[in-house]
Amino acid sequence: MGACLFRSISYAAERQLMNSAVADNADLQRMETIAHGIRKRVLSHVLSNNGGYMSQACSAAELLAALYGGVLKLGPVESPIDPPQFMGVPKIGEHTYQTGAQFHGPKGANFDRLIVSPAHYALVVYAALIETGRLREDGLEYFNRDGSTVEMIGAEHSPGFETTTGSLAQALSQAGGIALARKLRGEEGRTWVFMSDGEFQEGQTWEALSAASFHNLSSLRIIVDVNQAQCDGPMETVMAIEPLAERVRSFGWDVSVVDGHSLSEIIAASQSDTAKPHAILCYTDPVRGLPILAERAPTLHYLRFTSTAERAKYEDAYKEMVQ
Ligand SMILES: Cc1ncc(C[n+]2csc(CCOP(=O)(O)OP(=O)(O)O)c2C)c(N)n1
Ligand SMILES: [Mg+2]
Repeated sequence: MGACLFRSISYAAERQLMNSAVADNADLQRMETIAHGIRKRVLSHVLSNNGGYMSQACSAAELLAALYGGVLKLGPVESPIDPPQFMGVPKIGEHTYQTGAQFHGPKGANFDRLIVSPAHYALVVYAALIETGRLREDGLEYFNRDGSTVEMIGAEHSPGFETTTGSLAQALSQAGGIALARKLRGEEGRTWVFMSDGEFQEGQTWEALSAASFHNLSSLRIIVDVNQAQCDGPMETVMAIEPLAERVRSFGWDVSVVDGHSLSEIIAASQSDTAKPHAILCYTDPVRGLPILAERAPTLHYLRFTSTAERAKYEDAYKEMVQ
């Protein structure tokens, strides 16, 4: 893989070189197109809104393309869904409340569930939903408007979301409960959680990992964007979490370490059938596909243009991307 901006640790020793024969070329090409579409769509949105979570699209494009492009066994949606208006918060006894899980299709014993944890990745998730025909093409036009569910910080009613968010690192605990309930019901579908590496700086994550292995939740999967960055800069300087694989393993999980821009490695890791809960740590580059973003290092968390000259450079980068 190419040089990573923040890589100060080597994950080579942990990385499993996966057999790319597990996915055929047509699948890989389709997922590559989705990943490219995610970066393009997010950059276009950032340009028209003068800001956004761009680096998360650079790091997680392949990860989300793999998940929504076929790794997840999700129920179909008949046609791309129009994002609903915000109808208020869920109430006891009210059974019509729709979470953003409707964008993942109908729930079913054999279907997978995907719980999105880091709410600031919402724009990237929406882009992935559009690229895979689950959210209407013009869905981002409602982004951050009053009364819209297409929130900048995704909430339980936002497309693709279904749990309490905003405070990071809560979703794994909720997904653990979902996976336990599904296990008790004998359901075959897996429960996946998409997480960011900053969430491993939080105590709740470690309690949830511990609870999942204690309850033998072998159908629980986490897939993590290890972009080695958080809002205050490189993880290493804010609060290091390495050696992450070793630490997660010591909590009773199986762990795969992959290049998060290699679709074939992500796919192969996702197919492993383990007796324990399974974590896929995707090491990624926070400027992949948009090298100009590196000029803002080490704080890449949120992109807002500081001058017309800077903005013009990103417009040029977009033109290159759409060629
Ligand atoms: C419990 C909690 N603590 C702190 C924050 C503030 N916060 C928002 S984003 C963020 C960085 C999280 O790391 P990561 O998701 O890895 O950042 P990225 O890679 O997207 O830059 C933090 C600390 C929060 N939302 N929730
Ligand atoms: Mg991060």
